[in-house]
Amino acid sequence: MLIKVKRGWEIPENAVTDEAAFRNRRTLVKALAAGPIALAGAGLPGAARAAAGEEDPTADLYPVQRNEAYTLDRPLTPEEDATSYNNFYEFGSHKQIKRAAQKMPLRPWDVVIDGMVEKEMTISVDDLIRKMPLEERLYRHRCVEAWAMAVPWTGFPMAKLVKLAKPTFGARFVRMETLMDKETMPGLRQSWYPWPYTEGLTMDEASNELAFIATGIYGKPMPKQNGATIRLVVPWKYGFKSIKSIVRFTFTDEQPVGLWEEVQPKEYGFYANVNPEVPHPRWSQASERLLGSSDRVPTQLYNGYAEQVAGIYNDVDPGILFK
Ligand SMILES: Nc1nc2c(c(=O)[nH]1)N[C@H]1C(S)=C(S)[C@@H](COP(=O)(O)O)O[C@H]1N2
Ligand SMILES: [Mo]
Repeated sequence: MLIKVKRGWEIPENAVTDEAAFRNRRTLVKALAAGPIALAGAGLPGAARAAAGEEDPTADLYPVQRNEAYTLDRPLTPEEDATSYNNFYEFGSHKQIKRAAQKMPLRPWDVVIDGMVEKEMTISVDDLIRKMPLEERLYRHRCVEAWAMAVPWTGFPMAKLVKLAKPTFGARFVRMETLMDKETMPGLRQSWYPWPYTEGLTMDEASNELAFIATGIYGKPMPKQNGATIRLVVPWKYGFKSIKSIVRFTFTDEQPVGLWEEVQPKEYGFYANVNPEVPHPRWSQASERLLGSSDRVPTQLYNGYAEQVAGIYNDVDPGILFK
């Protein structure tokens, strides 16, 4: 049986749905071809497979059903580009961190939920992911450096995590922190950065339908370089808000100061909502380059998501929303 299916970037996004079906078949074909060894591996508990350098223990969950409510106005970024051109300063202050990131240990991985919540908890990332309703969403992503991509994320609405956390009445913000692993993250030696990488959202933002905790990309568990095991995706904001490899969610009544805001408050603010008319001090934000191509397209207010998010900012001073 020969199934010829074009890859995601060779077809318009509305025709990509088939790729998930393709992957299912491919996984099966691979397992059959590999024979008894693969089948033996499949019998090991997830954690043991991970330790043996094999599959992610949540791999059986992929691919998941796409939520068709989120559509794109541009082709999907080729997977190869989105997974090899990355910002992840823990592994270096350049874009080619993919190889270095492969050393990051993914299990055991505990997620702490603390601060102003009914009951603080520590939950293994596998338990967390399996509790949550996974879906796939196509989102645009816009880095403040004026490059952009469009990718299929797998994950769950952050609102579900807020619900699990049961914040108490006074909680107004969520602060998130990235893993700090000195053994594998050479960037941590750059001591002028206030590690760990930290980011924050207001409760309104965290509960907005668009705020997403991503567990995977392109129908597979999250590659290390893209922020395994779990990362934030807030597509109406500049990319630095979408913190990777999260180990802690703290509910608080104090506005969190992100790593970039702490380093350079004139350039990076708390809100960082995308706006083509508000230039970054070092570069214009009027247009963006699509990763994996030389095309430039005009930047959109809230990165094209104004309809979903503008309503949560009625009470916020417009002067601080876009920096
Ligand atoms: N922990 C951590 N999270 C991070 C970063 C980082 O350096 N460290 N970079 C941010 C920036 S600037 C961008 S544009 C996106 C890049 O995500 P990607 O590599 O999956 O495209 O991750 C964001 N999250
Ligand atoms: Mo970025």
